[in-house]
Amino acid sequence: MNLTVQEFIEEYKTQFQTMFAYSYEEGTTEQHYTALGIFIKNYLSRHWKETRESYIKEGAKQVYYFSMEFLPGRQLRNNAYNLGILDIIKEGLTELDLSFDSIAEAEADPALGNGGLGRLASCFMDSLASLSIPGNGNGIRYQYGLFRQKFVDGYQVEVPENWLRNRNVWETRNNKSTCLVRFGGNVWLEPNDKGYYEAKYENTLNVLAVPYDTPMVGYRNNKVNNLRLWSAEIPVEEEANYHTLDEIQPISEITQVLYPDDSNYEGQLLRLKQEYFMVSAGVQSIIRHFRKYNVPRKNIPDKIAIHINDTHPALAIPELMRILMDEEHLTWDQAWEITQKTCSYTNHTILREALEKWPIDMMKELLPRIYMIIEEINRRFVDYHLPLYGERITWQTAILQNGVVNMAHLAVIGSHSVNGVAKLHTDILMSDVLKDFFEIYPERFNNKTNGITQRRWVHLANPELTALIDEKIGEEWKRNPAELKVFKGFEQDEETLKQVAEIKLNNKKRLADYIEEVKGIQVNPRALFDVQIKRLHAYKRQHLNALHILHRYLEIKRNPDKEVVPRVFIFGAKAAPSYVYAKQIIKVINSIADLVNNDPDIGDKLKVVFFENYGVSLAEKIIPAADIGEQISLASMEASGTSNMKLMANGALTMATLDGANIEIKDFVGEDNIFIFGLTDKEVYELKANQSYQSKELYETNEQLRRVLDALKDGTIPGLNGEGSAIFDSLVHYNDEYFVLKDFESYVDAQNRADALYAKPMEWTRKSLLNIASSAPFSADYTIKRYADDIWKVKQYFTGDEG
Ligand code: 26V
Repeated sequence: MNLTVQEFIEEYKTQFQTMFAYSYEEGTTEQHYTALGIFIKNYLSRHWKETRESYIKEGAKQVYYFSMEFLPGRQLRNNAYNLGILDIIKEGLTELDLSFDSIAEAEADPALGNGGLGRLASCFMDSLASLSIPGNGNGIRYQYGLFRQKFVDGYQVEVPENWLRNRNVWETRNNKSTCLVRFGGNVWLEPNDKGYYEAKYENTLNVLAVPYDTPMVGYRNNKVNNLRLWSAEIPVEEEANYHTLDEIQPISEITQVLYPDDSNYEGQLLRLKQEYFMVSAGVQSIIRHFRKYNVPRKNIPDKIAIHINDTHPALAIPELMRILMDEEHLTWDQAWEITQKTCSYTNHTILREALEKWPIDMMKELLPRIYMIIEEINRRFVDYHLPLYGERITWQTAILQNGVVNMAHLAVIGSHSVNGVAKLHTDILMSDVLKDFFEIYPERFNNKTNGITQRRWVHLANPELTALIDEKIGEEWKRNPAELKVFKGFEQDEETLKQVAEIKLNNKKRLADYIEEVKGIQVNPRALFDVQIKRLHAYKRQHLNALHILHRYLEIKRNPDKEVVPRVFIFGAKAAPSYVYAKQIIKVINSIADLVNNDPDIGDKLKVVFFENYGVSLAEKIIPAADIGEQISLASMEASGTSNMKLMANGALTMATLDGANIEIKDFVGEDNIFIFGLTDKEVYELKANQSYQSKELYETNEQLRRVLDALKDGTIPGLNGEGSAIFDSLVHYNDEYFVLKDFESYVDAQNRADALYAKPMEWTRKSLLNIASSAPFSADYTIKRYADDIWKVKQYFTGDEG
């Protein structure tokens, strides 16, 4: 199917007219977006169908990635690019006097996730399709995504994200594949005359799960996988029982809104409903689909892999058990063997307060049959392990503990594989968080360092850099990222360095224009652009960044004539609506921005920009323009990080603690090409263990630090209402849980080293080039290959039709 520009123009005009009964010249940008989206969806539908059919025909094993969150980003450009028709479309639209860029911006960015975990799921979907691996996503079609963030007087305000307001062109409602999900009621087992027990239900709340399928387009390989998102509705047969909005509410609320707190598990009943709803619908539809393979049920693990993205979908384990026993009539032992072989689990956080533990009473009432099964899994686990491992280990690893269901324990016990998302993180799981399990099941544990898709984050976000790399080393790196290392050969080539620098400057100019447009702040594109973009959390230490900015400000005020390397500090971060401390940090940074940006003594030397509503689309604008990527979490706390990988791949130098994947980044790029500072994970553990840290002493003895901290509460920063003092108190009087003060000096040191380097543009750009050229190992394609080979045992599936 080779589309020509003329064909596109003709087909597009017809498409537009068919949809809107107007000629294209009269269309709004939004209408053009819709028409173009539908055009592309029609174009790919044949591959979508053929991909699905070929997997069945070949009896290919398929992986199902279960995740409560996906953050796909806008899909128009990405789909056109992966289909290989982006340039044709752009040319055609230009001939029609339409702007592709504005049309693409009209798409809503589906914010169906909180942060790293959801974006990783979407990078993985892109890689699965691009590697021709039969891989499906399974999640929730939230009616409202993660809240839209606004700043009012520097405070975060949350506004509903109604991303479905306009038509979602990518999804297909699939009425043929609905499932029924049951909640509550009474359940009992009854022997029947066929020789097995039957599960009987009464008084259940029945919810219809309706799948909406979205194409996941592979990169120029004619493969289109499926992302299935479920929506909750009233079962058609029961419609007559529902009369008022109040009666409908318990059903419609299930898929209404994404939980916006990714750091604090709260035990909300509705969240548990969401989890079971998604899992039950997903597992039912998999088992239904499996029948098409016509192989015995014991072969399920040869045809299906279910991946559990963090513990949120861990009920897939008892749900699969339920279906295999109650509906397929297998014995417990048969069902358990299949379940364990089918399921695998990734842990994404060691934050204790984020680990899910559901009250037993809640689970029992909402999911009586599932709870019975969990109880039995737990009973068998304890019975088997008590004599082998003794009381301590057995009770510490049990699923049921102190009135709660420990979901991580359920996930580990019911899976054949448990992985962390960076080397250090996996080591911490094995030596600390899950160490008793590591003793019982050492063979289950493995590391899979995260990755990102270069297609979205480099090829599309940074087209100039991509063209330069193509020109220097050819296009092979796009299919085979390892080739990128060839670019290292240009580190001494002055012309290439100049080109790399110029591209960065162009990207910075574009971002500067955008900053002026949306924030009304003028920044100098030649200043060093220093970027921290991620969820706001104390452990990620945006406040350490803020203290450094304050420090710079005070230094400039003290020595107005001293030459400094001008910097623009750029932030993007949402705080969980109930996370008071995180919101205080936002307010403080916004107030520092007001102070700094409006001080005539400061001028271009220092600017602070805090973007509203950080998300995938904003990231695509910021990342190509970054000189420094801030990765300054307290060592041991950040499981991996993925913005570190995106920023590096776009030539930012990393300012980092030895945490998460930063360590691997340092190993690949070399320690001369990264700024490392701060405590190591071991030092953090020691300080915690011997309780010797006294942050107040640092405040009292370090004059430089004291000056900065005092500025938080002495009126230096305008517009604060106690937020500065709150942060001051946490750092000085409540002993600084995340060792911000302890790392301050070494952070400032590292920042000074960055200044010195930036003053030598060629040296800086050489290191920037080395970062770009060393970023290949963080391609999600490699990560996914390792999941496919080591965990899922699924094959790349070539049909000779790869295009
Ligand atoms: C946690 C919770 C906890 C309770 C209720 C709702 C909820 C929703 C989301 C989460 C996710 C927290 C885990 C997470 O996002 N971890 C991040 O995963 C990234 C991908 O592996 C990784 O790069 C980040 O370091 C890690 O913080």
